[in-house]
Amino acid sequence: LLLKSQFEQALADRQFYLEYQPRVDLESGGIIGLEALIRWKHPTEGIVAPGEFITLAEEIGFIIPLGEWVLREVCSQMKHWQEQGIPAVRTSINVSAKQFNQASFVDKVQDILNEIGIGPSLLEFEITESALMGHAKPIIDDLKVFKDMGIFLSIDDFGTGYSSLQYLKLFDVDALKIDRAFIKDLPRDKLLAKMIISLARKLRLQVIAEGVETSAQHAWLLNSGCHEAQGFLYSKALPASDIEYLLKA
Ligand code: G
Ligand code: G
Ligand code: MN
Ligand code: NA
Repeated sequence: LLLKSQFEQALADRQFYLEYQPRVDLESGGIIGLEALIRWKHPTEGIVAPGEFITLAEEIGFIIPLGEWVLREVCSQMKHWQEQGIPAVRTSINVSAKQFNQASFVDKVQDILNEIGIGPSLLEFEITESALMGHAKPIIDDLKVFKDMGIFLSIDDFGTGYSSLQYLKLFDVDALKIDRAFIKDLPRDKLLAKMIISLARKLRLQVIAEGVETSAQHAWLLNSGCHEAQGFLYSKALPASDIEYLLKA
C-alpha cells in the first residue's frame, strides 16, 4: 500500500518532474503548444508513468498538492522561457476532477498566476469526460470562472466518455482532443474521427488529434479539417531542456 506520506516525501524530495509533448499546427507543422505530463523518478522503481499513480493520488487526496505543484511548475517554466526571450507557447495541464472539489481551487489558480506573473492565456486546462461525470455542478461553476479569466479549456480523450454530447451543452469549452483510439486506424477506419471533427467545427471548437504516429494519419487529418495534432510522429514528451531547443528553432 502506497501511503500518503510516501507521496509527500517524494514531493519534498523532488522526485516528480514534468515532460512536455509538442502540439503542432497540422498545416504549418510548427509547434503551437505543449502538454505537460508528470513523471515520477522513484529511487528504487525507476521512472513511473502517471498511469500508475494518478488514480491512487486521486483516491487518497494527494492529487490536490500534486496538481498544485504541476501548475506552479508549468507557470515557472513558462516564466523562465519568457525571461530568456524564448517564444512562449500555450501549455496544457491535465486537471483532475478532484481538484475542483477543493473550495478555493479558483483562488489558488489565480494566486499562482499572480505570484509567478504569467498570463492566463498561456494556460490550458484539459479535463477528461470521465472526470466530469458525477461532479458536474462545482466543475461547471469553476470552469466558467477559468474561461472568463482567459484560460483555454479542452475536453481530453474525447469520444471515450459516456455522455460526450451532453458535456458540450454544459461546459463552454474551447477545444476537443480526439482520443487516440479514433486516430489509431486512420485512414482505414475514419468514420468516428470524421464525425468528431465535423462536430467540433460546427460548434466552432478547436479540434486536436492525439496519438498521431504515421504520415498517412497526418495527411488524412490535414485533409479532413483537423486543426492540431500531437503524437510520436512529431515528438514524444521531452524534458524542458529539449523543448527549449525546439522552441528556439
Ligand atoms: O504521459 P502518459 O501517456 O503516460 O500519461 C498518461 C495519462 O496520465 C495522461 O493521459 C494524463 O491524463 C495523465 N496525466 C499526466 N500528467 C498528469 C498530471 O499532471 N495531472 C493529472 N491529473 N493527470 C496527468
Ligand atoms: O491521457 P492523455 O490524453 O493526457 O495522454 C497523453 C499520453 O499519450 C502521454 O502519456 C503520452 O505518452 C501518450 N502519447 C502521446 N503521443 C502518443 C502516440 O503517438 N502514440 C501513443 N501510443 N501514445 C502517445
Ligand atoms: Mn491529456
Ligand atoms: Na487523451
